[in-house]
This record gives sequence, C-alpha cells and structure tokens, in this order.
Amino acid sequence: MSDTYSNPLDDPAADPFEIAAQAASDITRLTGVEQHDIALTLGSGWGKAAELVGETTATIPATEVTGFSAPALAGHVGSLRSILTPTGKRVLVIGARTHYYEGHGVRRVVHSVRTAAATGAKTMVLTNGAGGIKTTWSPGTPVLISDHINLTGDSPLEGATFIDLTDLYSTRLRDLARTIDPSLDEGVYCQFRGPQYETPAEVRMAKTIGGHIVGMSTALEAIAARQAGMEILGFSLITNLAAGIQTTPLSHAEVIEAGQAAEPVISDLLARVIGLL
Ligand code: 8IG
Repeated sequence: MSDTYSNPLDDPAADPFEIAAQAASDITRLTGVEQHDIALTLGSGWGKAAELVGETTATIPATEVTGFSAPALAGHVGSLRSILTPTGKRVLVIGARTHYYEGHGVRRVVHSVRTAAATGAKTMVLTNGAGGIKTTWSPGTPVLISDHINLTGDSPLEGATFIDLTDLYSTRLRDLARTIDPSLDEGVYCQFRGPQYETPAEVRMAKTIGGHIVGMSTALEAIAARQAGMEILGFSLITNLAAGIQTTPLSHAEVIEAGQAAEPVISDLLARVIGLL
C-alpha cells in the first residue's frame, strides 16, 4: 500500500473491500469483540440515542481505524463504540459518518458500511437528521425510511455491478419497528448532494417525484449495505420542515435544537427496536 495518500481509500488502485476488511480487524483488535451482529450509524440528532441500547464495552476514536477520518462537523461524533445489548447481541455504533458533500468521494462515504459488514454485521441501522415534506410531521418526529430516490448522480457501486434494490429498506424490519411504536409514519428519502439545503423549487420537485424526506446521507450508504448483503432499517429524525414547506429560513442551530428536544423519545425507540433485532 502506498504512503502517498493520507487515507488509503484515496488511492484509486486500492481495493475498498480489502481496506474495509483491515478496518474490521482494527475494530476486533481495539474492542476485543470478534464479531458484531448489528451496525448502527448515528446521524444528526441521534448522537445520544445509543446510550440505552446496552452497555458500552469499548469506545475507539475513528481515526485509529483504517480508512476512517476525523468528523467534518460539530454534532457528528468521531468515534466507534461496541455495545453489548441485554439480549447478548453485539452492536457496532458508528458515530463518524463521512458525507458525500465533503468531496472525498463515495468510497470514503460508504467505508463505515463496508467495515460494518466486514465485522460480521447482518443488520445495518441507518439514522439521520433530515427535512420533512409531509406537513403532518413536526420537527422532532422520527419516521421510517420506506425507500429512496438517489439524486446525487453517484453510486458506491463500481463497474457493471447490477444490484437489485427492491425492498431495500426491509419491510420486515419496518414492521418490527412498528410493533414498538404503531404510530411511526414512513416516507421516501431523497438524497441531495448538499451541503446547501434545497431551494423551495427543489423541494417541490422532490415532492412531485414521490419524495417525503430530504437529506444528504443515507441513500448511498443503503446501496453499499445492500451490496454487502445486509438487511437495512432506516430512520429519519425530521428536524425541520423542508425549505418552502416551512416559511422561515433553515438554520443549523434549529436542526441541532430539534434533535436535542427529541432525544429521550428517539433514544427509547431505537433501544427498543434494536432489542428486537
Ligand atoms: I438535519 O432540510 C437536515 N438535513 N437535504 N435538507 C437536506 N438535508 C437536511 C435537511 C434538509 N435537514
């Protein structure tokens, strides 16, 4: 492996799956956990939601794991955690998401998902903070992702890799989540490139083409998770109504605030759903 790149994934000749396998062995070494069963990515507003999932047995800085990088944004936690649930499952908590808008390429974006799969995880729980298009959703509402529309124009798949995305966000897992909270609504997640929020016209477009949620993260990760053979559960915390749906301008502070207010409710929800997996 070349030393020319500060992150091995930036070497175009590198095999991203080999780097994910190395990252998984770093995680095994640093956590002492041979295999994880479930992986959980924490998005905006979900940072504390893992606390009730179980007992944290190890916390490691993301920077000590091959291919991971320091977080780009306050509010995004740059660590990986291993949690033991009351039912004896091992959960790998990824608090270090790399966003597409950071411009490091899609290999870096999906590295955590590929690493999770390489640690043995069969279930990928993806959470995010997002904008809501349905007017029945107020800030602080958690919703299930039922499907997505990838508007990034990019893909984590390289070459002629034809992957079926039917039932990408597992109906089985959504049904399971609704046994915990039958009032959970669901919607189609539109991933925009970001980092700017949408214009009102872009939100109208998203609505017209069948979108209900607008965000900047999850679609590319879900594609990589499916490629890796994992079953996917997606949650969005609606932290704001999408531009034009809400009449006041969007602010990052407002997003953080809605996340904090919803924290106890979504923590409880997530812990109970993961308890069923
Ligand atoms: I938090 O309104 C959050 N993330 N694209 N639009 C997009 N991403 C978001 C939004 C939003 N709110």
